[in-house]
Amino acid sequence: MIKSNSKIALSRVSPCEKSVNVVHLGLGAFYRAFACHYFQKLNAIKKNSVRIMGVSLRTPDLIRVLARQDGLFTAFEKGPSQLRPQVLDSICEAVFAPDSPSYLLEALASPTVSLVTLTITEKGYCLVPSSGELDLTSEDIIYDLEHPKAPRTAIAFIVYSLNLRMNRGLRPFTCISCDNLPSNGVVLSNAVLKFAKNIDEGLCNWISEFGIFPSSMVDRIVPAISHDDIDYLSDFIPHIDLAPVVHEPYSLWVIESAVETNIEFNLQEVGVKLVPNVEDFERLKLRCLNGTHSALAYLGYLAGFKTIFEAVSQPVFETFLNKLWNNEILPSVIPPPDFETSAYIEKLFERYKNPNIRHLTKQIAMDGSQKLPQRILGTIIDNLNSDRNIELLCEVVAAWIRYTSGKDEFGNNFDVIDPKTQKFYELHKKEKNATHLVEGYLLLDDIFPLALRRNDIFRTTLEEVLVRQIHGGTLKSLKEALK
Ligand code: CS2
Repeated sequence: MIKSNSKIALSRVSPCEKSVNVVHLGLGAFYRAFACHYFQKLNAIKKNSVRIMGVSLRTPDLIRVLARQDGLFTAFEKGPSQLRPQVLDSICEAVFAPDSPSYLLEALASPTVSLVTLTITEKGYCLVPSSGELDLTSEDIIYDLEHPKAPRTAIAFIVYSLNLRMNRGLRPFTCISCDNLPSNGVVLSNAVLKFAKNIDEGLCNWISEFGIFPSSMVDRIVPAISHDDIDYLSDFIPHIDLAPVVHEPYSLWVIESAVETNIEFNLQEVGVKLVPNVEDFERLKLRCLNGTHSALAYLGYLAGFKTIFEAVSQPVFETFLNKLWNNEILPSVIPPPDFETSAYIEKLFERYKNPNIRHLTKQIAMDGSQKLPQRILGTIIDNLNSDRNIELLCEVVAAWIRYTSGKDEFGNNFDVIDPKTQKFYELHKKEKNATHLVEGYLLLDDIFPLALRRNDIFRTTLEEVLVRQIHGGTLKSLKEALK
């Protein structure tokens, strides 16, 4: 163990010499624990080849800390039996956008910037979740259309800076979404084009002709870190770091090969997989991993399990997961060529069982209205179309409905973090029985696509499962479903 009295704060030995060439929008733990590792490796091959400006659009705290640490932070790899700290230094500058939006717009318009990456979470794209289209009625989008010099959203920063680039005769930067959305490149480019069209048709045409928005699939489990974790981890490093991250050993980044055009570094050299089409990877990962994550989050939380590890340590959840994967999820996905799905599922379970990753069910449960369509509802639609079972998937939807009441099954209240929280509370206040609750929720057309709202099998299965959960509790309902 390292004695704390001799410690100094993390700082750079030599400053970042050249100006930044990557701007990352939505800096948080995930990007630092994931993408920064790949960039670290690129810099180990060729010094200073990636120089990132990390931007937070909403909260200043991390940015302030990182600025004091010259962009440096420690990434702790937590395996089932080992802890490996590594200081990462590819972030050269940390910026809080509201401090100086014009500075950020200029940075994005700079000729040295060739790549913009995003982890802004599902809701950061301001989409209608059921259709994946930019929501022109969103408050932030309305605000941003009126404030070209000081916007709030990532979409607007991208569009206004591309406008500057077009007017200056520069090429657009390549833009990679690293969020868990299907066809995230297409979703991002559609949102950007729709916003641009509302500003200037010529700009929209220019982006559509020259813009590059490769889709990508990102995979690494990165739990949020608490102050207690920071204290605990500080014993394992020789410096003071107030912005460490923790992550599992596993990591996979698959990007559409179009990414190669325009950027000056070779991502394949450091283990990024470049493929002509990412969709199969995305769908597999979103449904198998994120889908079961959300399942464990709602069902697990309601049944009193605080972490994914705690939940999967219960035999009933282990059986539930295996059946959910094999009977209701895997038949709905086409694996990428040469991909072993059974090994993938086995590995996934092993990752969930890592006792050193304290991944809170409450963290994953956040923003369900934005996550459910691509994680669970799309699978239900496919299963209904092919006459497959949907009962276990309905267990997840029913648990989500109960979760959004803000009360667990022991009567404890908790905050529901979701853009639609108020709506959910109203529905629960008004509708007390399962039939009315299901009716009320199915009217939410921004979450439930028409194909589900009108489907009797879905409605009745969901209702039956919800009744079972309300009367017998989560575990009893699962056991019933698994008989
Ligand atoms: C999780 C993801 O918080 C969540 O919603 O499902 O962050 C998940 O851990 C990552 O996508 C794993 O790659």
